[in-house]
Amino acid sequence: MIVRTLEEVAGSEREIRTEHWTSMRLLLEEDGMGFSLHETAIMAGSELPMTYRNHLEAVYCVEGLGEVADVSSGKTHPIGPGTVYALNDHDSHILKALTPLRLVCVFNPALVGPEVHDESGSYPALSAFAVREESV
Ligand code: 9YT
Repeated sequence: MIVRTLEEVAGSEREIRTEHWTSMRLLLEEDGMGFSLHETAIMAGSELPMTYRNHLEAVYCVEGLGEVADVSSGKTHPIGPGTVYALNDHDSHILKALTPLRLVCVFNPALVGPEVHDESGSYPALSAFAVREESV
């Protein structure tokens, strides 16, 4: 059994900080679960265009208010505590944080650890299990 706390992740290599978000990577590929689990804090006012070409992601909002826009349909969905969105088709999307957001994020395949977005809003396929961009 793995038991790990946010306090243990804070200040370790599993805490990834960027200008707009901080991701506390509680479970990673090396933990052998087949997915990674993160608590992600998004700064208020952030507007993040993303397309995870190599991963599927589910995002569950625990705190805060925001919006997620599905680029292909043009639909915008409100995000608040208790809302989940799942990027089951490598969907291009734009996440807006109207207030600070606290999110629980699950990635399949699991992130390896240091991933941050490239210029297309994707994470690199560091895992041997990652779905490669060219096959999507
Ligand atoms: C919601 C979202 O995708 N934010 C970017 C950070 C990502 N969730 C992560 O690495 O924890």
